[in-house]
Amino acid sequence: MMRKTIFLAIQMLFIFGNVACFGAGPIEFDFEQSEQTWFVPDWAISQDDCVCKNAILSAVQPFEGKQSLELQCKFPGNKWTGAVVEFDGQMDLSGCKGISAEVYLPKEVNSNLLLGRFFFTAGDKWSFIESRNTTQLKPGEWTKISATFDTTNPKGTPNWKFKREQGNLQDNIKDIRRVGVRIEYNANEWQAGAPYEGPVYIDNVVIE
Ligand SMILES: [Ca+2]
Repeated sequence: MMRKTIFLAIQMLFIFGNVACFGAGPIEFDFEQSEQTWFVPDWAISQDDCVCKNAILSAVQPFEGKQSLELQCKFPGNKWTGAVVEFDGQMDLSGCKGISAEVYLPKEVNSNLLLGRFFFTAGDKWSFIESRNTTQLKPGEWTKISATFDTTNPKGTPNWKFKREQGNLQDNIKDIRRVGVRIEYNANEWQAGAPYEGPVYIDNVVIE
C-alpha cells in the first residue's frame, strides 16, 4: 500500500513535471527526502557484469543539499562491468531537451577507465534505448554527465542506440517507463585497471 501511494505521488509529480519541460522548470531528483524510486533493478542484481547490488541514501558526499544516492559497487577492474540504477515511473518527456546528473568517484578509485552513461526503457515494447555518448569520470571529483534528446531532428535521434523494431527515442518519448544511469568500468583483456570496492555517488539528476 505504501509503495502504491509513493508510486501515485511520483506519477502526480510527473504529470506536473511534464509541464516543466515546456518552460516552467526542470524535473529534478535531489535525493534529499528519499530515493525517489531510484533503485538497482532485479535484472541488474541477477547479472554477473552488473556490480552494484544496492543503492542507498547517503549523507557522506552530497553534490548539493545534505544527501545523495550511494551505489555500493565492486568493480573487478579486469573486465567490463557496470553499476546500474533506474528510476521507475512512466513519463511523457516530450518537450524536454535532455538529461544530466552529477557523479562522484571517490579518490580511492585508482583508474581512468570509468565512464557514465544514460539509458531509457520505453514504450509498450519496453524498448531499451541507450546514449551513444559517455563521459569519463575522474576520481576525487564530481563530474556532470549529460545527454541531449534531440527529438526534433528529422533524421531521428542519432545519439541513441536502439533496436529498429522497437523504435527510437523520438518514437517513444511520450512513454518513457524507466530512466537509467550506468557507471561503466571499461576494462577488457587488453586494458585492465585496479579493482575498486566502495561507493559511487549520484546527485542532481535533472531532465529539462
Ligand atoms: Ca542532494
